[in-house]
Amino acid sequence: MKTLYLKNSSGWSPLQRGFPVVLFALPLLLLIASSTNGVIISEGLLRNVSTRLAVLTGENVLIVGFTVAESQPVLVRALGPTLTNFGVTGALADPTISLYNSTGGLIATNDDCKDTNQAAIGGTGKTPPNDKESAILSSLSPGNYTAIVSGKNNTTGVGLVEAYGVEPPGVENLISNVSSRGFVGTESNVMIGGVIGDHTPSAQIIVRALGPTLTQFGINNALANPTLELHDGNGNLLAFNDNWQDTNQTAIQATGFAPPNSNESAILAVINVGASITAIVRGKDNTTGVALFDVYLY
Ligand SMILES: [Ca+2]
Ligand SMILES: [Ca+2]
Repeated sequence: MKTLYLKNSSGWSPLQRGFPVVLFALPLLLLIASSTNGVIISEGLLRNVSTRLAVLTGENVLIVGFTVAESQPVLVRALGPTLTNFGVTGALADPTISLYNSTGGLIATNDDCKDTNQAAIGGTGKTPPNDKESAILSSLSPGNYTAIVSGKNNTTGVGLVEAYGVEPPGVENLISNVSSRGFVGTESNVMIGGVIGDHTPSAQIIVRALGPTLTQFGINNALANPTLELHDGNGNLLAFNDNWQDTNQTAIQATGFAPPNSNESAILAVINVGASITAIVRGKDNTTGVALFDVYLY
């Protein structure tokens, strides 16, 4: 059994069984294989992060975690109907979003983006295109945060969750790692994550897809055997990985972020400023289940 460490405002601490926010905090865990390499990500990396996948109910809701490196406003939003414009069938008709801090405290919740703070959200230029979509603008101090996207009244469908740093002039960026957990289905319901580099001149990242490890945290229908693809901004395939030991095993271990289970996936990549990388998590042979997608600087 791996020891899991949670990075919070007081530094790294081993996750205790029964930790009250384990479900919410799960995506924020840096799943490191040993206690010797508690890599603390001190510099920002990602200008924004996004994840799209089917939003179901119960343990299958879409959860995204991210770390804020510097105090600044952050916009998180959940899109559903807009995805229809991009050929997604079965989009979530009416998303809701809730934002939590690292101790599981609710910071804010939003159903429809024009319910609250409409002018300030508009000022970011990121108001969701559809009024049923959700947005929270909040000034966040350094730490770990979790956003949970659900369908209103337990409805389901494909949703997209995004987190943006709203950068005051002269301030470098904010989000230094991201992870997303949700149900991985097939076809348009595979998990899709996006990252945009904001690091000079480029950053080395490790992108992972975890499945079996989640069973240790009470997830019953974890994805047994994930695969991971990375695509560039033009949709070209950059890399594919089924099981992380297939390729670059030594280098992956050296990052301290080797997936705990041999069926899980990891890819090392370099992301340049302004470049985008899209990650697609699938179940091998079209299997389905709950997976965790995450990205770390190393
Ligand atoms: Ca809504
Ligand atoms: Ca695999």
